Amino acid sequence: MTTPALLPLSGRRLPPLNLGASAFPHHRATLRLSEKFILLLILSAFITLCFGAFFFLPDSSKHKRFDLGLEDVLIPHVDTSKGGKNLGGYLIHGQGHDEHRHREEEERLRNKIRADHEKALEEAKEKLKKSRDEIQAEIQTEKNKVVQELKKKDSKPLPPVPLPNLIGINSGEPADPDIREKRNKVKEMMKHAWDNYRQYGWGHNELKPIARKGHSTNIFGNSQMGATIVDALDTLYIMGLHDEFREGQEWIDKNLDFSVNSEVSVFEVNIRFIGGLLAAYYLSGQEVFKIKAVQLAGKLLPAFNTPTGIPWAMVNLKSGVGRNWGWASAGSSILAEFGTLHMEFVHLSYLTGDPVYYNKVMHIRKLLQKMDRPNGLYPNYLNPRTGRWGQHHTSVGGLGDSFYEYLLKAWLMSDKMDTEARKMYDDAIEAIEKHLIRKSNGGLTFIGEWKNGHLERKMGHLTCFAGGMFALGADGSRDDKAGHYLQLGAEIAHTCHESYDRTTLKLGPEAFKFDGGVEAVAVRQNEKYYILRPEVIETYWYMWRFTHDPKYRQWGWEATQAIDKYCRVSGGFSGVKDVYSSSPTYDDVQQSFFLAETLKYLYLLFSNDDLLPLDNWVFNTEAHPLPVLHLANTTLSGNPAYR
Ligand code: DMJ
Repeated sequence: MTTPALLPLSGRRLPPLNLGASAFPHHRATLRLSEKFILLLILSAFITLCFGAFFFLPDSSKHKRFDLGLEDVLIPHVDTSKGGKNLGGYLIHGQGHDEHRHREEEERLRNKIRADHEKALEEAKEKLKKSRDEIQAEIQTEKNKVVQELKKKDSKPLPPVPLPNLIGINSGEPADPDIREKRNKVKEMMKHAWDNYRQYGWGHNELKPIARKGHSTNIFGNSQMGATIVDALDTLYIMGLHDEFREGQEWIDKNLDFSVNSEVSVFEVNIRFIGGLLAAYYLSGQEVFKIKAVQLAGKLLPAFNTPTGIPWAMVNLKSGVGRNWGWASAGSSILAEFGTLHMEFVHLSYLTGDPVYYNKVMHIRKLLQKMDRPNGLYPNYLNPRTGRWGQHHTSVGGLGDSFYEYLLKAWLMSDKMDTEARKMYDDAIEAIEKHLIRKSNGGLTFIGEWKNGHLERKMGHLTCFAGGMFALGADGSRDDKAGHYLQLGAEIAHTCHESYDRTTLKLGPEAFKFDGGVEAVAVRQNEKYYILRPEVIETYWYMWRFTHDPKYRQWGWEATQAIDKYCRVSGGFSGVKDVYSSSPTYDDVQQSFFLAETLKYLYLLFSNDDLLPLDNWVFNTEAHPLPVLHLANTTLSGNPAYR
């Protein structure tokens, strides 16, 4: 039996068939799909022939071995008259079987193989008769069919669940004309940020307002996922900017695609995209947002495939391959990243009826509960391979912050049924108060960072969110210390306001110290920037809701004016590099969280409390409001909506 000659394709000779790792060294990069397809076809015909040839060999010792091999093969048969045993419709042939019948069986097999390989050859010849364009068109049609099938599968409507109580999504208009004016000013700023993004950065993740073009960072991977659109949707909605909302919805419907070869941050994509899409869904009722959120969540799930179930920091949306940030202690995952998934994942399970999301985040919680905590504190780093803590560094700012926030919010979001989360929050906050919270010489309460056995007397802008968190958690606190925690929230709000007030621009630095005579002031040049962050304003808003002390609106208005004066440029809003300089330079980035959070919290600050009331809504860490779900204690199975 000879191997088939290699057939010429469109006048060109194919390279020799060598499909090892280094086959086609020159063609490898440029090998086209149609060529690959044909090569595969020929290869399969070739293999079939070789396989067939094996059976056509004359009787030999090899053949005998094959005979012997057949003796114990299970052959579908039910005739037990020749002494075989019938096992559930299959017959095992024992010794002394009928030689004649065996030969017939072999003959039948040979004929079948011959027919199969002739058919394969015919098909290959038929294919090769077609022109290159025809073959390409056929491949394209096949590809399109597969894509359509996948799309159909992906956009299958999800089973309906009762929508939770959606109260206060269209209200909040203040009666006081002065407050109304301030609220309108914030809305105008939102319009300025959106319109410029619309004009210069549409579809990109963020905007460079000075260069007037799109911008992105590695957290969003290398593809244009319209982060600003998704992050801004709910703010547009509550501000009544419905045309803009619809534009965003249309873009998402037509363009937001997660089947991209792009490595993204699991945490950022969860809080900005899944959080943003879920909030947009609940506010508007538009199915497309729910469907996209579920599609995206499916792409994040492979990140949990680690030895411990603690997810990787990053995942490739296409391949599902995950890894951690190179800078994180000893290959660790980050507490504030893997610990800030709970709210969104519980909602995903609620909306889909699929417990997979819920199980993932509960697994993380259970694992954390079992671990020893130095001084009762949670270190920021945890190795997902070994399940051991990395460096003993604890922070309520960057790397730790929203983990604590989500413990409290898991309890609130469950209509206070998830008491396990509340207990974890209370325990953590007690340890934080004992080891990290201090008063400066000048009487400012601050939250420092625990680093290798000592307290660093430095607080980040990010840490300022904690004022709001303490106030939000006051009600329901252990030993009924509500007054204490509300007071603690007020003290943090005051300290953070001081960090703004002690600058030239009246905007807060990224980090500030309480050391060596310095109080609430940045010392290092690389900590003097303000990148349109929300945390201080977020705390003003929570404090306003719980106390109605007018100073919080006053402080919020100071910040609004400073942002409008120093960060506004004709192409949008930009961060500034030095808040102590009277002629600051811009960083030329309009962060998506400026639209999602900073402007939303300002707008809420100048709205009545009936807009997104805190009894019915819980804000995720990117300020996306999610409704309270009346869930059974730490399990979804008691929920009638959960199938
Ligand atoms: C936001 O993306 C979120 O608030 C996150 O939790 C931390 N930081 C940024 C804004 O500063």
